[in-house]
Amino acid sequence: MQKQVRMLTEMAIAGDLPEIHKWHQENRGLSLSTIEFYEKLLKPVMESVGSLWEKNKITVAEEHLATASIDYLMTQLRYQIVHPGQLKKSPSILLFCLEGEQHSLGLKMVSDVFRESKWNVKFLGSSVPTEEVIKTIDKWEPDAIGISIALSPLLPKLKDCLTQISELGKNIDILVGGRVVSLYNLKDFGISNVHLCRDLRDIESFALKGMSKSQPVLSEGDA
Ligand code: B12
Repeated sequence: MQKQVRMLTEMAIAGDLPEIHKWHQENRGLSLSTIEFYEKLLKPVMESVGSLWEKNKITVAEEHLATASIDYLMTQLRYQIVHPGQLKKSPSILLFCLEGEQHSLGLKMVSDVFRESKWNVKFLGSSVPTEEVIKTIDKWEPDAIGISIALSPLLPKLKDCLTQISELGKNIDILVGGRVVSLYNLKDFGISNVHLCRDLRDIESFALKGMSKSQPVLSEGDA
């Protein structure tokens, strides 16, 4: 798998979409589930991009190119994940990054895991103001909410957002994930009554609760 991570990292930094497409076609035989594909391949690719960026071995532009390339690959995969006949009765989840938070790739992975498990998903993406979140919860009444936070200076904003959500008095499951969850004890910041998730494996059983089993995205013979 390390070799695959290295190859994909190089192609992503070069922004070589035709090669990435070819690599993807050739590696369908890996038969990884969506969660494995993201955790074992795409996340390590982004981490090595981050470490090259930190050591000044790649430029900011190359880092942006790598992010866009991985985003492109995920969008391609999504067509194998989305279920056209989504049930209206399926549970629903609202996903967003806190205002000021641009790191959205991880949350996009979360959205795919829930979509694959046939949830109705609204993915609001990066930097969503809390008042917009509150309006959307009121309008859409989701069963669950997923918040992503990578930057520690945003922890007070997370606390404020959670307070505003709880003041709505609705019975909603709240999942919080992102880099800070692995790095800090969020209870020290007064953040409790939420499900803290370090990675996609932490949401697998929650997403599958009452849903059909997730299918591999890279199985042999897939169209
Ligand atoms: C790509 C990237 C960017 C991109 C993001 C693009 C995008 N659309 O996501 C851009 C260029 C915008 C960016 C900007 C910045 N970045 Co940046 N970035 C990264 C990088 C290289 C990769 C992040 C990533 O995609 N990781 C892969 C994903 C899959 O991992 P993940 O987000 O953790 O998600 C996983 C879990 O956390 C979980 N998860 C995440 N969210 C959720 C939510 C729920 C509900 C659940 C259940 C689970 C879950 O699931 C995922 C799968 O396991 C990291 C390096 C690194 N080591 O992470 C730096 C990094 C995070 N960035 C960093 C910094 C400093 C910045 C900037 C401040 C740089 C600057 N000076 O402008 C800005 C801040 C922008 C902002 N306001 O947010 C630092 C943060 C350091 C810190 N102290 O916190 C890092 C660590 C780099 C470094 N070593 O310095 N960045």
